[in-house]
Parts: sequence; C-alpha cells; structure tokens
Amino acid sequence: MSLSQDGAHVLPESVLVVGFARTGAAVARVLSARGVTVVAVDDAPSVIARADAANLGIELFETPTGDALDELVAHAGLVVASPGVPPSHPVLRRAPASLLVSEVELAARLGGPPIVAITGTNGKTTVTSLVASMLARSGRKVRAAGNIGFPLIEAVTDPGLELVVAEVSSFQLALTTTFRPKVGAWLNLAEDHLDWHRDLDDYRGAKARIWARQGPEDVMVANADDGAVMAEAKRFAGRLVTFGIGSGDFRLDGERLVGPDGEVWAHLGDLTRAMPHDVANALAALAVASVAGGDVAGCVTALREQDPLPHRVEPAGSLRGVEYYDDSKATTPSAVVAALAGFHSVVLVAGGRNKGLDLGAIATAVRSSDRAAGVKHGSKLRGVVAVGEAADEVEAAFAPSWPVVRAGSMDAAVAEAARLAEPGDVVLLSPGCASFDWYSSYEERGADFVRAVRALGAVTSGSA
Ligand code: UMA
Repeated sequence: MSLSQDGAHVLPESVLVVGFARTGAAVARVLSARGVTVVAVDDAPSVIARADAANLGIELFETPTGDALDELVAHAGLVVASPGVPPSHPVLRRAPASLLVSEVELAARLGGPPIVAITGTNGKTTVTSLVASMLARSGRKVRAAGNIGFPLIEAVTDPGLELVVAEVSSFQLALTTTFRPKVGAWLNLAEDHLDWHRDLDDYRGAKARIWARQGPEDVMVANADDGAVMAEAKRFAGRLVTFGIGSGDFRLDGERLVGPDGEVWAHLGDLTRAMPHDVANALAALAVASVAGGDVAGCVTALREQDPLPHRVEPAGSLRGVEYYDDSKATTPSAVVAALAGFHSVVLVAGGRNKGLDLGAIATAVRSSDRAAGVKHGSKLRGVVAVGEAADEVEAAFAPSWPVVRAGSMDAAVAEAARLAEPGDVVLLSPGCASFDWYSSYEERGADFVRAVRALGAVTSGSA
C-alpha cells in the first residue's frame, strides 16, 4: 500500500485476508466494494464464512500449505490479519512485515471519521460502550466498534457517523504503523495474553502503539493510578488527560466525580453500580467523553442508563444468605483482584485454561488487602474452589493459607462453594483464566455457572 500525492493511502490491487469470520468478512466486503481483489485463508471456516465468501465472489482457501501458501503471500499487496489469528500462524510468519497489517490499521488508512480508541487490560468494553453512549446522549452521531463486536472497518466506512469509539486489543495494535486516534485512552496494564505476546514488554509495546503516532493536537487519556501506563505516557507527544480514584484530572471528590477544574460531572449515585472498578471506569469514560465532545447532561444520562455488561460481576442469585456472582469475563488475575475488591467475604471459584499468567498474583493481592484491613477482620477470602486445567496452579497459589477444594464440573464447583460459604458471604466465579478447557467462550462458562447456581435452588431478586 503506497501513498498518493495528497498523502492518502492507495489500496493495492489484491489483498490477502487471514481469518474469515466477522472481521475478515467485513474487510473483504469493504475492499471488494472498492475494486480490490480479495482472497482469504481460514483454518476452520464456518458454514457462514463459506456462504459469505461465495456471496462476495472471493476465493476462500482452507489451511493452505507449502507452495500454495507461498504463492498466496507472494501475490498479496497487503496481508490483513484478523484479531484472533496468532503471530505464529504460517501466513503471518511468511508475510513481509511491511505488508502485514491488522484490520485497525487498514481502517485507519481508509480515512473516515475521527477515531476515539480505548485499550487496556481490564474494563475496555465497559468504557467503550459507556463513552459511545455518553457521546450519543450528548447529540453526537457515534458508534462503538472494534473488539466490542462490530468491525472497525465497517464503522469508519459509514458516512453517517461523526465519530467512532473503538475498543482496540493489543493484537490489533501490534500490527499498526500509521494508526493515530484523535483520542487514545489506555486504562491499565496487567499481565495478559502471554500465550500470544512474547512477554510483558511485548504486550506493553503493542498497547503503547495507541499513542505512538499522536501529535500535540491529539489527546492521550491515562490512568493516574497505574504507574506503568503513566510511565509510557511520558514517551509520547499527545496532550495528557488523566483519571484516577484519588488523583488525576478526572477524580473522585467525596461523592462527586469531578473534572480538571473541580467541576462536577456526576455523582456516585448516578452510577448503576459503584464497585471500585466501576468508579474507575466511569472516571475514565468521563475523561474520554469530555475531550470528544460530550456534555455533562449527556454523560450523566448515559451513566444512569448503563446496564452492567453480562458476565462482569453479574448477580446470579442468592440462597441461604449467600449471594452468587458470575464474573466469567475475568480471564486475568488482575480482573479477579478488581472483582474481589468489591466484596468483604468471598468464596472464589477460579481456574480454567491459564493464558500464561501468574495466578499467585491473586493471593498476593488478597494478602495485602487483608493486611490493610487489619488482623481482626481475618481474610476476605473464605476459601477457593479450583477448577479446570489450571486447578493445580490455583491450588498451589492459595493452599495452605486458605481452604482449597477441587471440582471436576461446574455443578460440583457450585456445590463445593455453597458448602464453604457462610451466610453473608459471596460466591464469586472469577476464573482468572480463559474458558477454552471446558467451554467455547467465557459467555458459555458464565451461563453454565448461572444454570448450576439456579439448579442448587438459588433465586434472583426478581424470582418468587
Ligand atoms: N483462525 C484461523 N487460524 C487461527 C486462528 C483463527 O484460521 O490460527 C480463523 C478462525 O477459524 C475463524 C477466524 O479466524 O474463522 C476468527 O477470527 P477472529 O478470532 O479474529 O474472530 P472475529 O469473528 O473476526 O472477531 C474479532 C474479535 N475476536 C478476537 O479478538 C479474538 C472480536 O472480539 C471482535 O468483536 C470482532 O473481531 C469484530 O471486530 C471478540 C473478543 O473476544 C469479542 N475479543 C477479545 C476480548 O474482548 O477479550 C480480545
């Protein structure tokens, strides 16, 4: 892909799309409509993928190898990787670095409305949807896109939009070279995806690309409570706007969520839930929305209307004085720590397929929160139920400091948790691991937990 005289990117004649699901099909649709010849490869195309390819008239190659693969790469003027395809994939390894881009990079090269991008280890989907609704409620024509489920390339080619709010993952950012969001927010950094990135530095480097191309007229939004993110912010040229519970341009002042000049943007009572990470997410969203054209009335309306996203510390029912919560979306130790911060006495159900992360970090965080609360309060962790492939690692992290029992199914896990819990406790499914050992997604795992909780006899507040 080259630049024309006016600096715009010129599309190549042919593009190879790697991974043909939601993102790949959207890329193919947009590029085909612009006269580009698209071919796609996928190792396990779905029935829908095959139908999409046929409808678009593009060739879809299933797991090509050897010469066929070399030929596909050699003929491509650009190779576009879907977000879920790992860098170790044979096509990505063969593609010259100068031709290999993510869908986010391609979307940025197509031009279109300014992009407000949000990344971070935890909270990015929540903040992305909150910012989009704050801006929409402030009268802006906007849509949430990217890893939130709607391909960015479809949003940037929608002529009806003024702004696009994009959730961008480290995978997408890693393969960018010109991506330059008008506003780029980096919410936090903790270990994640070490099965995909070489190490934490590689992961951090990918995330930092959100700010790397920005100039002084662009805005970097950073978490004042996260030392690693703040250290990265110093390296780049964008105007810095910070948020944090105790300090930052957008911060909590008593019950009020205030901005840089102490102006009040919202109150704690406007939040539909106010666990510590909910407050941090609300402050982050206010910081982003304030520089992207949001007004106070619109932001408050969005906060009041916010539905907690499914499987993120979602109430699953109560039984004999014990509340059950589904936090299946917590696939990292840092997300588990954030959820635990919201409760006083918890039986934790943890484990699954570890993404190469240190589960001992959860126990370390509980120990330090117990120390801060004082000895007479005991531990906030009543016990742990270890599940899935990572059960050994979970047990090693918590035993013998806390009671740990193992369970071989979700029903057994819920039954063990119910046995350990005392009235007033919370049973929290917050696995710290991916779901792929037992399930096909974290949603399926969360739904199975809720089913098992209900099967035990738990009722929700709406039930009889
Ligand atoms: N594939 C291969 N070889 C591989 C791996 C995958 O051929 O080695 C193929 C699969 O057979 C499949 C396709 O690639 O056909 C899947 O591609 P994909 O995983 O990129 O899936 P999409 O449907 O395109 O969804 C992606 C995002 N998925 C991921 O980042 C893993 C979606 O985020 C996003 O909403 C969508 O693009 C639209 O832009 C989902 C997600 O789980 C919600 N994201 C993670 C998260 O939020 O934690 C990062």
